[in-house]
Amino acid sequence: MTETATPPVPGLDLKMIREFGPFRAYATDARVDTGVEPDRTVKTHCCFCGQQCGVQLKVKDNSVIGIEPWYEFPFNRGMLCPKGVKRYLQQGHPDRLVHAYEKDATNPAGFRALPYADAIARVAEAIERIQTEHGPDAFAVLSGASLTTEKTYLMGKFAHMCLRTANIDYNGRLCMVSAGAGNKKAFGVDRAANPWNDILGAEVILVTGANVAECAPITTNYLWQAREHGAKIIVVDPRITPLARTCDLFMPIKPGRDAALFSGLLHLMIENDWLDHDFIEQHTVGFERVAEEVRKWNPRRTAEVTGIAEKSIRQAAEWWGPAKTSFLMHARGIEHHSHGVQNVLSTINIVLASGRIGRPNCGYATITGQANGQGGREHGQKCDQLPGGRDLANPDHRAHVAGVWGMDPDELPQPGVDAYEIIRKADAGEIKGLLSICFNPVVSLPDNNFVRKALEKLDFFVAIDFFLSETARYADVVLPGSLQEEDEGTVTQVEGRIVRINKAVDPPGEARQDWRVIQDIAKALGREKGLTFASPGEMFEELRAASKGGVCDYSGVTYERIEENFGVFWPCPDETPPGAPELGPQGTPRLFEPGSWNPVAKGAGPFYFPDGKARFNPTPYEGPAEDVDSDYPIILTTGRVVSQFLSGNQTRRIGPLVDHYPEPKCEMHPRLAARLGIADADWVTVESRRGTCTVRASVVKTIRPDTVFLPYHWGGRKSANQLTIAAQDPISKIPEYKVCAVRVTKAEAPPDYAAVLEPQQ
Ligand SMILES: Nc1nc2c(c(=O)[nH]1)N[C@H]1C(S)=C(S)[C@@H](COP(=O)(O)OP(=O)(O)OC[C@H]3O[C@@H](n4cnc5c(=O)[nH]c(N)nc54)[C@H](O)[C@@H]3O)O[C@H]1N2
Ligand SMILES: Nc1nc2c(c(=O)[nH]1)N[C@H]1C(S)=C(S)[C@@H](COP(=O)(O)OP(=O)(O)OC[C@H]3O[C@@H](n4cnc5c(=O)[nH]c(N)nc54)[C@H](O)[C@@H]3O)O[C@H]1N2
Ligand code: SF4
Ligand SMILES: [Mo]
Repeated sequence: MTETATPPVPGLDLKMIREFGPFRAYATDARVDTGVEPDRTVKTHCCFCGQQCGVQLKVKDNSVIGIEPWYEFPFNRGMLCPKGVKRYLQQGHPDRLVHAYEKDATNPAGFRALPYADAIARVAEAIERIQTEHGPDAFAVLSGASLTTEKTYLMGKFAHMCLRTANIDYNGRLCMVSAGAGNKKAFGVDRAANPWNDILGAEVILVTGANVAECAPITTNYLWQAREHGAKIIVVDPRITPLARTCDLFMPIKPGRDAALFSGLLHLMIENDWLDHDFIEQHTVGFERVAEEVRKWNPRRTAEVTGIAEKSIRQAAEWWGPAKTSFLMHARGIEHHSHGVQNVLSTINIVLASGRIGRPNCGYATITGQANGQGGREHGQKCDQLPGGRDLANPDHRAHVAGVWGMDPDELPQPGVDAYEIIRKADAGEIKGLLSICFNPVVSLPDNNFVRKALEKLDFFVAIDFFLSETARYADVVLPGSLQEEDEGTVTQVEGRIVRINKAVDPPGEARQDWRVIQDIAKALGREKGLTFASPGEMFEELRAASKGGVCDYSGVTYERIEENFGVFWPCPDETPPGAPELGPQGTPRLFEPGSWNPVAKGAGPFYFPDGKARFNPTPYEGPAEDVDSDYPIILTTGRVVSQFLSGNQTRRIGPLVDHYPEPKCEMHPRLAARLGIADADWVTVESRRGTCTVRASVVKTIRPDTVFLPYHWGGRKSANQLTIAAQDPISKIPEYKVCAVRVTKAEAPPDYAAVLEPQQ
């Protein structure tokens, strides 16, 4: 292997401390006013959240120099949130990785560049060595749902066919899995039930655990349009979020208590006979058991447990119960819990009891998170999954996919473990090697002091990213992957609409499109069979075949059909099954319509079970894993702010977004602040059983007095995940980010944020 000197990478101080210190270089808006004319514009979608707003990128030479609205794209009609407007500033950013790097033994805090081919050879050699010595499962893969669907398909194939490891999982484990598991248990399928236009005509809209205006900003517009038509909006959240400030009824729930609230609402629906008996009879099973379960949830008890006034609970039931049309939506606020699946099921129970699903203006949805939060959970990068939403443990499913891949089904690994368990196994020495792409676990996993310690123990760790993330700083080799605008493919957005990502520019320097990097590793291993695609289009063609007949059937979707129809909604089979109605050019925008056909019920009914009926599920209330006590008397809940995105590796580099919200702040109520002797902007230390974090206080009247809130977009000593608990839902394995117990004290000054964090011993 040849060694080269570290080339100058402007702005990227590769010797910088391993943990996050303030970034030195921000991309700013300088180019906006330079009057540079673009050569062309490229119609594509925002790289950030699951709304996947349509946008046009302005391109000059090989640079993205700005954005232009794309008014025709029906979902957002040209509108964008601040992140979407500024996203173009990342492509020319001085921190962009343009070389491969390896850890420099002479300088443990730094890296040196090496030729791309040598880096690939090092990765292949390490995989071969670890798998030979310790077995195929000793090498694990962590992947991400910001990747295009083609890449997520490739990641599953890479792990299962090339590496033959059981251990692949993805960052949607931290995001969509409680909703996914709940939806599968109740409906047999995991996708928003409705296109967003159904929001517009709903009479009552119930939003729980979703900071819509900051995290799904374009959806706010749908809610406000509905309100113009007279809709009542009910918001359930421990904080008066921006949407809650304009709602008709706000329910300030104590974190972790949603299953109790929704059982209480169902109790009142039954008591007042606000039920759709025909729907329950014809299209569901299990109502009686659930009715029995919620009998004890009278308004008084519900109020005691949830911390919401009895009057508000009655008011919500009075609006929701007898409504003719309605829409219920939730996001991570009810899902990021050790009982996240129960919470989700409790909301679905009140939807099923009302019978308001599968019809115009009657709907239910979980709001997806990452850019491809939907598509990224369908095609085989989840630890128990094969493409098309198929199951790795199901012999028929294994046979179908193995047939498409040209391999013996017996050679496919069995299901592996979830993302956090991969980290635990690394700590235990069972997993020796790790490849991570599109995932920043050092910032985003709970109890991240433990995560850092586990990563330190790996024999070999390779990270693929376009900016050196906090996680990549633990890698032995860093490979330069691609930004969304440097590649093409598809993603599936919040409504279940598959849209096209178009390439605007080429990756710079030695950076490569992610799928090429993965295939280069397979080739260097001499295991490239099935991983020799020449383009994302070729991958998509294979994915169509692999998904055919599955629940997430993409077989009738083509790039052309997507472009012609502003997206296609799955399921979309390539031929109309006998007895099924003909689908329109957009596929299946609304699920569960009367008379609809699906591959599980085969015409028996609209839901994805053999009898075509939806399931009521009992949702006994259990409290959070860690409740408050006299040592840690305050609830900590964590989440997001509008101008930062996820682990912040992208948005903390975009000047105008940093200016908008530069540092994490701890939101607390004036009453709590007064009790603790804290004033607005004071330094405060938030401490849990797992760690401490010192930030400035933001004293606001918009939060429950027993709860504090921290956004989690920062690493190192600013990271909220030093405090959070790694308790997981037993079914979905989602971590409990939304509740843990802390104490809060006034601090004189912040710690040395730039100092190297030592791993926990
Ligand atoms: N600006 C921005 N937008 C984003 C993202 C981002 O990082 N930044 N990330 C994207 C991704 S991946 C995701 S997953 C989504 C997340 O979108 P959301 O889930 O809307 O965002 P969060 O801030 O995680 O949490 C939502 C709300 O849950 C509330 N909450 C906390 N505990 C409870 C509880 O027990 N019950 C109820 N009912 N509410 C509770 C919080 O106060 C918060 O207002 O956003 C997507 N969009
Ligand atoms: N305390 C707390 N923690 C949380 C949450 C919370 O509410 N509270 N929310 C959780 C949720 S919902 C989520 S989704 C997770 C997200 O957690 P992560 O997935 O770890 O966060 P990201 O910032 O998306 O990390 C993705 C990394 O991949 C890189 N990347 C992005 N796109 C691409 C690509 O196309 N190719 C390649 N090669 N790299 C790419 C980015 O630069 C970044 O370094 O965080 C979770 N963590
Ligand atoms: S709402 Fe989401 S997809 Fe739309 S511009 Fe904002 S971050 Fe991008
Ligand atoms: Mo997420």
